[in-house]
Amino acid sequence: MPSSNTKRLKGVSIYRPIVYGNIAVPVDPAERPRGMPADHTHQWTISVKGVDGADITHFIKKVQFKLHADTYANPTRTLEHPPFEVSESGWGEFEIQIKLFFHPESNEKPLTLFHYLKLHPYNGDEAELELARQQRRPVMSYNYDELVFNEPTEAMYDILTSKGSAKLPSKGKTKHREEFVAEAEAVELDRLGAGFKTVQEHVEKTREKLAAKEKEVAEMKKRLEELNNS
Ligand code: SLL
Repeated sequence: MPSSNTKRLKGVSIYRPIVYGNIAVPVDPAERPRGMPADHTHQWTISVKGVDGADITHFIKKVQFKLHADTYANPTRTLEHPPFEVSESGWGEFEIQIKLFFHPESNEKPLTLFHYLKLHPYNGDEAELELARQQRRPVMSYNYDELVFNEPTEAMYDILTSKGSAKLPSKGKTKHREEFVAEAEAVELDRLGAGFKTVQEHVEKTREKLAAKEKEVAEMKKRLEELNNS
């Protein structure tokens, strides 16, 4: 039973990263999928995901994509389960409205994002763009964003910090941290070891020089005494 605690945590701010955007693949006329309208030039997929496939379902309940209403049948596409994505084909670029709905216990209003569907290569100089077009390279346009929950409800805070892969430092992370610390220490010891050796060498050389000077002084004293006695 989910907690119904809607008390908000004052001064607390917690964020979770997401990635949203599209991939578009030009249609090869020789391999046009059956049933695809003749004027469609691309197949594309728009999606909302966690970073590196991290689960986002514990805080995102559903995602609604609004496609170009004048040209797409049923432009509002609602996904209640992952993957939160829509795959389509078409001929033109347009802005897609993405509405994220959070779980009710979060007491968060839906959040609206916008993504401009990219079908055509847009990275590089004209020669690179032309090459990408000729080779029918897939086009990708993704945004990284952080959903910030300011003063989350206690229930939402519990959900965000106890579920998913982006939780508070876990055993796994501690282990990596320990490995990192051990490695850093080893490097530092090596460095200290090398430094110690250099200092020892300096001390040794200085000692030799000192011994030579002492010998010189002793000889001079001896000669001085000899002169005094003569
Ligand atoms: C443009 N303003 O003219 C934009 C609109 C709409 C793209 C692009 C629909 C495909 C279909 C489609 O590709 N719409 O006929 O189902 O570039």
